[in-house]
Amino acid sequence: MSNTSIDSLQHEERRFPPTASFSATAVATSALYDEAKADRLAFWARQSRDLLHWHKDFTQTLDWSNAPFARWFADGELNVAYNCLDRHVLAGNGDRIAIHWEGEPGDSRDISYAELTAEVKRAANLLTKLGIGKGDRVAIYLPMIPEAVVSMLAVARVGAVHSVIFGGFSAESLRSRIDDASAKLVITADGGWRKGRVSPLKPAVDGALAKEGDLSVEHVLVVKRCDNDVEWTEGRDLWWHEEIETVDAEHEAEAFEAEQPLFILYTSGTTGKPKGILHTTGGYLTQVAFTHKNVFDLHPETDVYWCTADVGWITGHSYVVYGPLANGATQVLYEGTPDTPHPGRWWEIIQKYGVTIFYTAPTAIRSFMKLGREIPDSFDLSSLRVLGSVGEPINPEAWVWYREVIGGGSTPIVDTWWQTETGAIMISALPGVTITKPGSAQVPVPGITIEVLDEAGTPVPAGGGGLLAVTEPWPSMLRGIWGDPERFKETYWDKFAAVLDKPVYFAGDGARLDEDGDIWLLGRVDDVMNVSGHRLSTAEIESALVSHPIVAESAVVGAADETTGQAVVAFVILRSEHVEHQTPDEASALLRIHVSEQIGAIARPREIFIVAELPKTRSGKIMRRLLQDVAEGRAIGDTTTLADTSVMQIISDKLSKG
Ligand code: 6R9
Repeated sequence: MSNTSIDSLQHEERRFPPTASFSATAVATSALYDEAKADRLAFWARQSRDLLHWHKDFTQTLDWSNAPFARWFADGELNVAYNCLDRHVLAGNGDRIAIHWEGEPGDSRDISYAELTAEVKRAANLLTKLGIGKGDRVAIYLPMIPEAVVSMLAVARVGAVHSVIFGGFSAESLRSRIDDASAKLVITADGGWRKGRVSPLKPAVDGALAKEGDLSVEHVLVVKRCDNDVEWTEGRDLWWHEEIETVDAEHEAEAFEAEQPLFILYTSGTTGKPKGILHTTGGYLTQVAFTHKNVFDLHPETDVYWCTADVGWITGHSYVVYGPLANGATQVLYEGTPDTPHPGRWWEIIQKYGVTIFYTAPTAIRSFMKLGREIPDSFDLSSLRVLGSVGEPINPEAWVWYREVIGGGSTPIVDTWWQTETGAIMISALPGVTITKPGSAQVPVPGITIEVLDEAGTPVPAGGGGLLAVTEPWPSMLRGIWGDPERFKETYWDKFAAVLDKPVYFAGDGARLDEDGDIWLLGRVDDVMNVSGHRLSTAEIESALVSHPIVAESAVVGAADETTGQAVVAFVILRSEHVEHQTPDEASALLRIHVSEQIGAIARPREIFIVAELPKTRSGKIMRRLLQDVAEGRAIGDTTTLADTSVMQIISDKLSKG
């Protein structure tokens, strides 16, 4: 076994071919792969012209002469908001619902394309009045309310650049992001509803702007959502509802160059300061529209689409705001948490709106598995016809549960691999086309070239494991890290620069190819463990654990070990119905044997800790780095990006008590 490849342990025999009736009306066909293969650039040029309205057509598809800085459709001109709004109204679809908005306390609003367009026009005029124009940065710190979507589109409409920050990030995180981008305006709310309570937002903005030396922010625009008390800085702070009344209702969308920046989105990564990932307009909108339509089999006249992601995550940018609206889709937007006021809230929303396409994260699926199928079974989910997954590898057992319990045993599942940096989906099955396999993201979408390489840049053979790489530029690729071109090159392009003679993008994920050439994601390369010289991925051992009927969720880390270099240490959440019946010692003994049987003795955990929660980011990713701190008995590192910062304390208290 070579020392740089990742050993592959998982086997999966189940296959789910598309039904003839699904394929008969499917948006995607296998011809897309052929077309893209014949001429990749011509394929993207056609998609772009078919899917978008260009105020001025482009003459060159890709300029890669200054690689790795790409320019797509560079001499074309378009307006992103016009593409997401006005053109649908002009085409006669103004009455179509754009957003079924559902507030956590149960208030709701149906917003048509005509209404959304009207709101964005006013908001654009307000931005202009506040001195925001082309290229200016606007920080958006809002809950999941319609104004979040309106703000993003209004910023895009005037050619400015948004930086959306997760509602609930601390004043400190907010400040560093506002500072890094020198934002002129912050759009926030008094608060938002979370878990049945008002969660204030304005104090964090006040805190972020309180320190000396911040001159970039001129105004704070505040949406009144919860009516909670807020502090007010006269001259700086303005109420959204008052200001919006003072501006004109008409606004004509001006066309901007295709490489005009659209947004900066900060990703934390494991070390160092957050990276401001920069995306531009023409290429980004092309690929999000293409993937949203084909990966989700969107029929905009009849489908009701719901992506549960927060707009503070890239998934919210690409598959709540830009993809669905560019395609004229009808979608659900929900403010709150899945379990408020009861654990069936999501299923109730699907039933209420007749949701047909549902896109969520493995972490949510596993938390529903933990609670048992009785809850979803008590709602009518029969409207669902496509299910999607994003954010982490989805364990085969969770995949099958999702299809059986939520999808009624018949819906295609698309496991979509991509990143903040890639901007849009890169690897996924296409419903109606692909024979799906539980646990594998499977194949690059048409027009995308991906390979699994070893450290020398050589493609691994079928069955092998290595590093996931994108070998040709793609339309929605990041254009850089805000203010730091060197870091951009270093992080993503230096890895293969020494061994390959063309620029190849290093994604930071481990992957393996199975005998059919399908791609399996193995987790971040930084999390790979080395046990007695065997390189083991977190994803496969976690999937083996989750395949045991008592386990709902697990996280695996490598902890220093005197004999084996590193040893596997697992943290496991049991399914609710088993918590009472199993002592932690029994469960852990049982699961150690189970892992040996499933994937081999080399992967058997040295220790298994039964816990009630795992540390997760706001987008639901497990923060293994913190668990490794616990497993190695170190002080716990930076927890500021956790969704719930108390979780680590609870875990380490529990372990120290034995
Ligand atoms: C969209 C998004 C990116 C990282 C990525 C990978 C993991 C995302 C995945 C997946 C396996 C999938 N990831 N989707 N791993 N299967 N379907 O999540 O963006 O928040 O930037 O995270 O998430 O490790 O590198 P982002």
